[in-house]
Amino acid sequence: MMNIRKGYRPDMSLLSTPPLMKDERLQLEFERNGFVKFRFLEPNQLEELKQLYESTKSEHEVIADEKKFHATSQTDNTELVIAVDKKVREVMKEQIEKHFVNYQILTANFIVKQCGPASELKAHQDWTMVDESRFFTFNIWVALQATNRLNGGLRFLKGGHKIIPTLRISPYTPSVFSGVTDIIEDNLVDVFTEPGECVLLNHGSIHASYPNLLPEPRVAVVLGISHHDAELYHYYLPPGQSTDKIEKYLMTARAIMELKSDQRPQLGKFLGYVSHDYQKVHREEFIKWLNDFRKGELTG
Ligand SMILES: O=C(O)CCC(=O)C(=O)O
Repeated sequence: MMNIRKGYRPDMSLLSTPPLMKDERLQLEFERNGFVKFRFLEPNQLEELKQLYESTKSEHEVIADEKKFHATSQTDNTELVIAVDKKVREVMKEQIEKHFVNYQILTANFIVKQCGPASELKAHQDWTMVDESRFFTFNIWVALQATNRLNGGLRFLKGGHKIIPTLRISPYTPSVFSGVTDIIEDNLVDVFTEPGECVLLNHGSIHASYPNLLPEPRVAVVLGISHHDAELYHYYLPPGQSTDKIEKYLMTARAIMELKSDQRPQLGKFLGYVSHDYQKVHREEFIKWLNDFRKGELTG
């Protein structure tokens, strides 16, 4: 069983990564919890994004039967992916400049939760895209409507991005948390939003979302961000290949945008093979970690 590493104990100090947010209080909360919510878009900006989604809805919905939770990138429609990325950047530019420094934008997507129980997203982490001993990546997540328990609101395990160093790879990451999924489920906290609010979501955070049980699809915009000095990577493991032969690619934002579902990156530069230890997290250690994190929250 994997030991939760010392460097990942749930201390309340800042990470050693350079801050990206202008507001220190929000930065601190984001670093502690792996997520933070705040008011982000003006009503007219939100309206522009709604119109953009409406005008591209039929192109997004080509995969709606197959996937009850889907992103623009999963349509594999390069023209759509590029058009959405460009327009979302334009609409969000002013607010991004207002809140962040020293950033680079990765890509922007709509993510759509169709109606029904199959749209639930179980606790997971997003791909590793940078050297996470030095940098981090995150999504600015903005829903086009208010979110709640009935229409696919977000849920987080506080501090989950700090538990152990993980390497999240495509198309499938062996889960180190499979022995503790019940504990994670019991400890998720709800993070619901009003129109115009955003949630910053560290790609290493352990997060989930409720199924959308209302009659209308729940639509959100996500825009990925990292520090401007961070090199971008993509990790790919062909099905059946051993985890000591994970392919590592150097990427650009454009190469990320042009990733096709479950395939090797077409525009990435192959850097070589890396290995990662995917031993399972031990239940007792995980519970201790959660308790220590809570104590840290109480003592500040
Ligand atoms: O939109 C959702 O329901 C989940 C979002 C998510 O998992 C992500 O942005 O990584």
